This record gives sequence, C-alpha cells and structure tokens, in this order.
Amino acid sequence: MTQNSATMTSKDLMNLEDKYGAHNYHPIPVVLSKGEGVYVWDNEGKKYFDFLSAYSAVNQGHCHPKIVEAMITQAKELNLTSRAFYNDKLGIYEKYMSEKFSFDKVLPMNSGAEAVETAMKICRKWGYEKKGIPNGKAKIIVCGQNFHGRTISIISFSSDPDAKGNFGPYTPGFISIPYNDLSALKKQIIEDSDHIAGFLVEPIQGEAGVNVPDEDFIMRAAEICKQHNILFIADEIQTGLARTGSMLAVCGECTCQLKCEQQNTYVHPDILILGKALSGGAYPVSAVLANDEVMEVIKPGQHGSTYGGNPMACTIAMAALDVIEEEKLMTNARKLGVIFRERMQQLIAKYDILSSVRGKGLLNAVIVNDSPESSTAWDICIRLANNGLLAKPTHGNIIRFAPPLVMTVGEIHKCCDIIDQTIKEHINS
Ligand code: IF1
Repeated sequence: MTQNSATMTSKDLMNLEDKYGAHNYHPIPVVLSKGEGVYVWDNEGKKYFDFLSAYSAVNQGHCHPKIVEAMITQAKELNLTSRAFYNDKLGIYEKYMSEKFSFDKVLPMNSGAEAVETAMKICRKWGYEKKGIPNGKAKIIVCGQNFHGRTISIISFSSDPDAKGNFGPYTPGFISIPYNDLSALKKQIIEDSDHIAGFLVEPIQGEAGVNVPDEDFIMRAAEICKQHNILFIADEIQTGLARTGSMLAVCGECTCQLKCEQQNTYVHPDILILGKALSGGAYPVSAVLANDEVMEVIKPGQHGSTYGGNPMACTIAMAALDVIEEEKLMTNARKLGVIFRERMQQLIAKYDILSSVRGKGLLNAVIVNDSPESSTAWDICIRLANNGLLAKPTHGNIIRFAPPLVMTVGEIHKCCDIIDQTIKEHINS
C-alpha cells in the first residue's frame, strides 16, 4: 500500500527523496503539499509566498480554478490518442495559438527542452532545404551563459560546467557568442554566413541570473538575422506569457499585445518557443511556432512525440492563456515589477549586503554583495523560508524573485517587508 503523506512529517518525506531519488537537485528544505494563487503550504501547514513560481511555470497562480476545471472536465472525456489519429481539441488549439501569436503554424510538444530541440531540428532542416547550406554543415549561433534545457544537444552548447561536464561526446554545429553583443553576432555571421541557419536566444537570460540585455539588442539581432537569411529563434519558455510584463519579452515595451499595432517595437521571431506557463503549471505543455515557409520543412514521420498535442494539453493550454488575458497579467506584472524593484532599491541603499536589483516585469534578481562561493544567498533564502517566503539562489550569490503574476499590490508590499525584515535579521545574527 502507498504511504499517506498526511500522516508523515516533512523530515520523513525529505528522507524518502534523499534515499530513493537521484540526487540531481539540492532543494530548499521545505516539503510543499498545497498551493493556491500566490501561496503554497508545507506538510505541517505553514503558509508561504511562492517567489519561484516553479521557474515561471505558475504565472497564473497555483491551482487556478479555471485551469483546474478545464483539466478535470477534459480528463473525464479523453486523455491521449497519439497523433496516429486526429483529436477534437488539437485543431482548435492550433488555431487559437496561431491567431494569438501571429504565426501560421504550431508544432505541439511537452517539455521546454523538447521544444528547443524541435526548433533546432526545424532550423537545421530549413537551412539545408531552403537556404541551401551544404549537407551536414549547418550551424546555429547561441549565447554564452544560455539555458535552454538538459538534453545532450542543448548542453553541448552550455557554458555551465555542471550542466555540461562529463556528458560528452557533444553535438557539433553550435557557435557561442557573448550575450548582448551585436558586433560579435555580426562578425560571426559575416565569417560564416553560408553555413549559419539560425540564432537561438533568450530575450532575457533566466539561469544566468536574470540578465537583461540592452534595450535594442533583440530588435537589432533580429534585423541582422533577417539581412543574412538566418532564422531568429526566440526561447520564450521562461520570459514569455506575461512574465516580463508583455505577452512575449520580444515585444519589449510594446503594449499592442501582439495585435502588432506598433510594428516598430515588435520583433516577430522566425521561430518562437513556448513552454512552462503555457499550462499554468498544470501539465507539461510546450510549443514551437513558425510561419509556413519554415514549418513546411517538417513532413509526416520526420518529427513527433507520443504526448505532443494531446487533448488534455490543448484544453489546459487554452484555459491557461485565457487566464493571462482575462486577468490582465501582463499589466499586473509590469506594475508590480516597478514596485518590487523600487522597494529593493531602498533595501540596497540601506543594507551593504545587497548590491543591485535587475529584471523586468516580475522576473527579477537581487545580487548579494558576497562571492558566489559564499553561503550568504543560501542562508538568506533559508531565513526567507522561515519568514514565509520561498525563493532560491542561483550562481551562488544571486536570488531570483519571480512570484505568480496574480499577486496584488498589497501582497507585493507585504513580501518586500518580509525581505526587509529578513535581511535585517541576517545582518544582526
Ligand atoms: C531545471 C534555470 C530557470 C528555460 C529556458 C528552456 C528550458 C528552460 C529559457 C527547458 C528551463 C529551468 C529548468 C529547471 C531550472 C530552470 C531555470 F535556473 F535553470 F534557469 F527557470 F531559471 N529554455 N528552465 O529556462 O525547459 O525542459 O525544463 O521544461 O530544474 O532544470 P524544461
């Protein structure tokens, strides 16, 4: 018989993971058993503000009633058919997605890494069949400090020794340039223009500690790609779907919500990759979008996945996207982001232990004024947890703050008070 977690302590449950699970993570020591909106509860019933949102998958808040409802209704009808047959939700979903994001076509996948792999396969194939790159010579330009997932091909172009080390031999065909460096991009393209099929980039680098590029980087990079017949591939798995204050981060400050009224500020990628919040955390759903000229290189039998495009995923994703629009999460993320960074600036002025804050919308990071090898950021996160706020350090001395986008102004102030109180406590300890 399976054990009942309700009768167990958090310690027991952590011990189980430690003993029976692979040690591929080092979690903050809390065991979560319930979530609602911006809150999660641990197994002992302690309530926390969630400032990770499952790495931006839970933009709509935990267990959003509309998403859960859609999920339950569909779960009772039809779960999975495979793509050997049509299903009654896929076409409706694909039309919805195409119209919402202004692309001709969608290729549905499940995890983020799978969608990135899909985009790279489409890009290479387009390179051979449309651009005329000699067989086997296609290259994709990527950026240093990138994070696009965990598959062998993706980690082949990672600059993180943990993500990459001892997983070789690596997949060839990738060239890395520094992030936010237009001249490096131009130089690389001019050197090898006939072999370069695409440029894969995060509009803001999440894993790198919320690395926000220059205002015009994305737009200029897209222009350069266009000039040289190179596909501009935006990985919006983390930055997309209202997280940074617009439906897509490539939209920048444009408020047209993809109706493209302000064409000048809107970058339309050749390939767009979405994941995470596409389901609001309820189910693994990812997608690759492109126009016909690009997407048509994929013919029957050339790519797929057992679960991709299943009716559960389609139904849940449409509900999750409806919620973003109905609850105006873009506007809210933008507004709360300004408040959060303002409040953090005040703390930075007050406490030497904090050195800066950066980010956009509700994707933010605070840099702790200590070496990445120090335990300071980790210790602060443990204290934050004790005080009812969950966040996790990255790269040793950076704390990422990314709450669900359904937070209220009152709540974000309350959270900033908790952070203030916690830093004070840490300094006095
Ligand atoms: C983990 C970071 C966040 C992503 C972008 C693709 C993927 C991700 C831009 C792959 C995934 C995750 C995965 C998570 C940690 C995490 C992360 F710290 F590593 F950078 F979010 F900030 N493109 N990001 O951010 O998507 O296959 O995971 O669905 O534990 O590996 P996936």
